[in-house]
Amino acid sequence: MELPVIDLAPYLEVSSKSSGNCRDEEEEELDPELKTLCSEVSRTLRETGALLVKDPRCSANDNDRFIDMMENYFERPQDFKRRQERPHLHYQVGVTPEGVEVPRSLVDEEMHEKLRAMPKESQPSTPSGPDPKWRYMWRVGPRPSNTRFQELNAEPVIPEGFPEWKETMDSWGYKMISAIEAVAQMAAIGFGLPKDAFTSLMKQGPHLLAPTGSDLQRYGKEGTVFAGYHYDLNFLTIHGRSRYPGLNIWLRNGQKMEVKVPIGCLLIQTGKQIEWLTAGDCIAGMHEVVVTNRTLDAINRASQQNRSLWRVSSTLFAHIASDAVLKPLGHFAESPIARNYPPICAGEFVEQELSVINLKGSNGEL
Ligand SMILES: O=C(O)CCC(=O)C(=O)O
Ligand SMILES: [Fe+2]
Repeated sequence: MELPVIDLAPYLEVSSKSSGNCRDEEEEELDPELKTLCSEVSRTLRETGALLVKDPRCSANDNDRFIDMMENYFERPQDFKRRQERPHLHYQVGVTPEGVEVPRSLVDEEMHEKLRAMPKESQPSTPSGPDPKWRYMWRVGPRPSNTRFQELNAEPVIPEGFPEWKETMDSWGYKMISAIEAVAQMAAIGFGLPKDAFTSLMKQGPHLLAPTGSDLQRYGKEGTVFAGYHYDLNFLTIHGRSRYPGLNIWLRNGQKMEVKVPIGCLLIQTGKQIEWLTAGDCIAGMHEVVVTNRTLDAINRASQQNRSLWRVSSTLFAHIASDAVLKPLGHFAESPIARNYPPICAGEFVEQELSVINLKGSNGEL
């Protein structure tokens, strides 16, 4: 099975023209072809947990400028990078060094059981400890002036010697959020919810541009697990194209799939918060990042051309606002399994999840 590429241009064209003052009328007027496109978005998210999109506002050039800067940053010495570490803010801004984030599959007994029951060919790699990847968290978009979750909405951290940092991070971050918003509206229409059912909850959410940095010179051995099998705890994740392959995803039917993001495209993945809002109609997509033979080929090509051997991902985590309540929306509240998704403040949910993967407080199990 191939993931379809959805071109967002026709939807964006129509939504930029609509006045936005009468939601119901707009929805009734949506062209049948666009309605079908919206259904394809929701169906693909439901069946695969992933979606490839093309957004004319996010060019391959923008993506390259962002990756170039992040390669430069991750190549700096450890002690320089550790100056941007903010453990007391649960690493939700600044750098997370290698060896901190723990893959869910390592600490979640129930998940472990499920893995053992999977057929051999679709089993994920077994990580031996915390992920050897670094990460930088950059908050994108307006922060709430008043929130119960200050640490999740903290001031940004800017490393010294990168005058272009703020502009590069913000411009790529805003573009990725715009793409997610379009997908979230299309998915809402496809699920039979009001167009702004998700986007209204995303306003002032703690959206994070969160590129990972993996040192392939040090750890580029086939089979190395950079990010152990896990789901993302946020609403939807979007990735630009990485210069090194290695991301594997699992479809809802359990099939494992190596992701190939075509040039100029973006990959969307479902997180735990969309699972909550749809009462499990859409489930959080499982994934891992592993050094494969395709990664090795890319390492060889890059070495010959003297390019950086840091694998940078262009990941952005879009969130539901910390003070909004996560609960099944609209008709999903009638689902027989809605009780598995009781109402919880998004910020509280995030804090619970962060403590499991070792990003909040000390974790006695490690
Ligand atoms: O490094 C990547 O490509 C994605 C890593 C990932 O799954 C994550 O950051 O949650
Ligand atoms: Fe992830």
